[in-house]
Amino acid sequence: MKNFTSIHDAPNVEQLVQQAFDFKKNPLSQSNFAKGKTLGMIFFNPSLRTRMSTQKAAQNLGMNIISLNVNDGWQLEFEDEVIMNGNKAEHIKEAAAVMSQFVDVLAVRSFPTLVDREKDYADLILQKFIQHASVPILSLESAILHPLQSLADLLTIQENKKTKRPKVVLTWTPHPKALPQVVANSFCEWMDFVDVDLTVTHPEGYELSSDFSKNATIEYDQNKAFENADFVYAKNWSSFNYYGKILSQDENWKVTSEKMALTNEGKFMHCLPVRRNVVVDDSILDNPNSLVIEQANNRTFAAQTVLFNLLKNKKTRYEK
Ligand code: SN0
Repeated sequence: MKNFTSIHDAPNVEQLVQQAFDFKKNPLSQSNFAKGKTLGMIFFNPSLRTRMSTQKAAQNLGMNIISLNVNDGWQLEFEDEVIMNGNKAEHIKEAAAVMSQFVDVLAVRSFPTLVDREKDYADLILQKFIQHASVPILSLESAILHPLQSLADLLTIQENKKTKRPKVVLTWTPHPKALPQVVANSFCEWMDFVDVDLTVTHPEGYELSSDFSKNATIEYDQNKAFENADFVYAKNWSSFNYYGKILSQDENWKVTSEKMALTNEGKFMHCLPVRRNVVVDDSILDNPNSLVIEQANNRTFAAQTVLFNLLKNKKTRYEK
């Protein structure tokens, strides 16, 4: 695997899932695999699970870790051919090339602006790292996708499904802030590769880019969508068509016990962080049918599998 920025970088999803379950059974089975290698982690935005689970995954493979919150470093310029006489001190060309001198994999987190759709969906920051770094790039959530989250979500569904082809419902929920479409986009993309019946439900105006939702059933009636669901994945996102806008904060879309009662004893999922009693009621999160903590646990094994594949057959930079 050269980089890991979406499911399209995974040559074989089934094999990736199997490897992740093997690591989950025996997390230290490859504890010397990446000895002497270093994971660089670059954060443009906040992170709790992604930072800790990816760090844990790297440690399980024997790696060292260097992490940088970009706001603690120089402000970076991403545009080419600009006269850098403003507040941006360093160009991504030098920054990515220099970071590559110290690490064997460079992991990057960068959220969308939610202002300029064209720029966000070109995934500029991640693409510039790919262009100018000389080591593999691992996405820790970009402006469009969150593949490590989706791989962990897939592991969680595979572990908990009771039928061969479960009904999975991705539901929009209210939220006080405008959030990226990233987690929803990525989840749809990964569900396309496995045997599930995916329904996406949201108020009108919250349609995702059809690039990601094209194979899902779209249902505007949330109650109808929940009928017989085996998994309910809750997530807020801002509008794609009216880019970055909050069109609704209708609390009728919150996930409640009454709505979960429509499902087939459905399991509840969310990538976290979650706003309690805005997105979903306490009674659901505090119920054994909630998988949110196991989803977070699976982040380690998703990241461990991906790091393993990025580093397979690679020497450290000090070896000939
Ligand atoms: C991010 C998102 O993409 O929706 C990260 C999820 C993994 N979530 C948030 O920014 C939530 C922020 C909040 O204030 O609730």
